[in-house]
This record gives sequence, structure tokens and C-alpha cells, in this order.
Amino acid sequence: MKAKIGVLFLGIGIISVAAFIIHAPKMDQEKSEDTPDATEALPSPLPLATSDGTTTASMFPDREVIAENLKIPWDIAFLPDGSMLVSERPGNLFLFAKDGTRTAIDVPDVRSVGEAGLLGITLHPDFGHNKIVYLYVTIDENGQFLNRILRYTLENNTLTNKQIILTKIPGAQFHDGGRMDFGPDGMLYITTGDARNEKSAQDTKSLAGKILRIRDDGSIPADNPFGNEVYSYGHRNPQGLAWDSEGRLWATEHGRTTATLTGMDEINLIEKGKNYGWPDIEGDKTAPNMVVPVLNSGADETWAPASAAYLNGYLYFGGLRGETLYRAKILGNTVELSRHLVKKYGRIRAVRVGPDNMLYISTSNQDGRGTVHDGDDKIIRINPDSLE
Ligand SMILES: [Ca+2]
Repeated sequence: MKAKIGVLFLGIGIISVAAFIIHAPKMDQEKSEDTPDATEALPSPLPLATSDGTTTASMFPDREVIAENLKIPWDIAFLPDGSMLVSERPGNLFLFAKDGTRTAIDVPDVRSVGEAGLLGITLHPDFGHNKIVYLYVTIDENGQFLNRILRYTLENNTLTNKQIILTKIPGAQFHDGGRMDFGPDGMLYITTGDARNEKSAQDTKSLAGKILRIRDDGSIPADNPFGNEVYSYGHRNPQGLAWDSEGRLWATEHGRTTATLTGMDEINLIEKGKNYGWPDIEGDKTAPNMVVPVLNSGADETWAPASAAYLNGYLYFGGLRGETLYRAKILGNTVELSRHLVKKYGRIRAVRVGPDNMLYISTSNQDGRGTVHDGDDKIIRINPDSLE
């Protein structure tokens, strides 16, 4: 009899644990404006591998949701051990470990409003040894929004050794840029928005509306074109950076938004010191000493390009309003655009290439501008070979 009661209680215990796990994501979502501390099992982000550790595209399903119940996942970075770091714009950072567990990492002092908050994340090229991670964070300094690049050491699921390596990037409720990546030259490149001050994009002394280039410690490279952090200017709100196999830098950029006008989103080939035209020219318009986009969306279509990633001759980027995974085949100095997963997952923000050469995309349906589906927001692994 005692044994039977024991089994009964064990059964109730299992049911209780199961109920907690089922409800855990919702609790987490509700508290995600705060600093979460939950550790929770989720599907493993790890790539499949053969016994010798290699992977091939044929081993992967076309599409697989690998994380869900996130809130506005903004960027994704892969650690050398195969685990995955994800930022959420409201100010949360999660590590999806090898065994599939999700651990929250505290990020202090993030001011999340509109398009601002915890944005881009990237790892130092030598992260395997120095554990250095970079965060693009909006803060509120005496009522004024500013964007900062913070450098931390990430060890034991904790950010330590905080260093502010770049501050006073103009911030605003909208147009905060926020994507970061190390280039093939070992420099850190950063996209910044015009922070709703259009003229600042043409001012090479302002850090707004630019692509910036700094050393890993925040110092200014001697060969930057204007003696400061600015690498290229005349940008409205670029949010995607990617280098192709020839080492050329591509960037995606959000075009105009007014009460009546939209579209004119851009794909640009970025060169040092060049002026990309905002706010003086847009679309196919030309002006002396200003660079016209390789491709623009035209006036009648809006991509709202929020990212960029390069893989095997293609530039991929996510579309927020476009709700599409865009793929631009690079043909010399031109591109040929195709549209994939149209409206399938809603708003698409991040696109990153994993260590398995799969695409990892994030949805952004919790940002107030989309339709929230079950499990949103998600990180989805896409087999690029399936996008034909
Ligand atoms: Ca432009």
C-alpha cells in the first residue's frame, strides 16, 4: 500500500513538473521586460553532425523552429562550442547551451523604447581565448537616448569586465541602427541610424546615420577616412552588414517612411569614405559624389531590411514589413533579388549563418507592428538549399 501511495505521489509530482514546464514560457514572456533568471529546457540549437563532426546540408530539414517564446529577438551569435547567444530588444540576453537549456544573462541599464534597446551582439574574433562579447545598447542619460557599444567578458553565464568602448552614438525612439560585425580586416563595423535627425547623416563629425569602424578596444584606426569612427556616411537606418567572398562590404538600409510615402529600401556596396546620399537622394536619383544603391525596392514595395548575411554567393536579409526572407544573388556589382518564406513566419529580423552553414532567422512579431502567432517570437533554422 505504501508503495502504491509513493507511486501516486511521484505521479502527481511528474504532472506538476510537466505543468510548470508547459506554463514556463508564458511566465517568462510576461516578465521579459524585467531581468529574467529562468533556466529552461528548449530544443537544442546545435547542428546535427556525423561521427567525424562534419555536417552536410542534406542532413538538415528545410526548416526547423529551434527556439520559441522569445520577445523581439534582435541578434544571434554562435559561440565556438556550438551554443547560441540571442539578444532580445527589451534588454534580455539568452544563452542556448549545447544541451538545449536556455539561461538568462543579466544586461544592466538597457533603455528599451520603440526601436531602441538591446540590439546587436557580436563576438570578438578571438572569443575562444578571450571570451569578449560586444553589445549595442540604448541607454537613457538624463532623459536623452544614447547608443553605446559595450564590451564584456562572458564567462559562467555572467557578463563581467564592462568597458564602454564607444558612447554618444545619437539615439532616439526610432532609427537606431544597431548591427555589428567584425570585418575581414579585424575591425569592428557598426551601423547607426539618423536618430530622426536627417541632416546628421551628412555630417561626418556626427556618429548618426553612419557605418562606423573601430578597433576591438574602441580606438580609431589610423586609416579611417575622417579621423574619427566614421567609415561611410549619408545613411538613414542601416541594419545589415555582410562581406562577400571577395571581401566586399554589403549593407542593407531602411528607406523613407512618411505618412504617405514608404519603400526605397536599399542594398549598398560600402566603400570607405563614400556618401550614400541620405537625405539628399533616394532610389535611383543621382547627385555628385553620392553613391546610388546597387538595388532599391522602389516606391511601391517595402522590404524593411533588418539584417544581412552572406553565404555561397548570396546576400540574405530579413524583411520586417516585407515579412520575407530576401536573397540577393551577387553578380559582380549587381544583384538579382528573390523572395522566400513570404508571409510564412511574419516579420523577419535577424539572419545569421551558423557554424553548420545553415541560416538562422528571428521573427519580430512581438514588436507591436505584426501579428503574433503561437510560439512567437522564434528562431528558425533554414536550410538554404531548400530556397529554390
Ligand atoms: Ca542611399
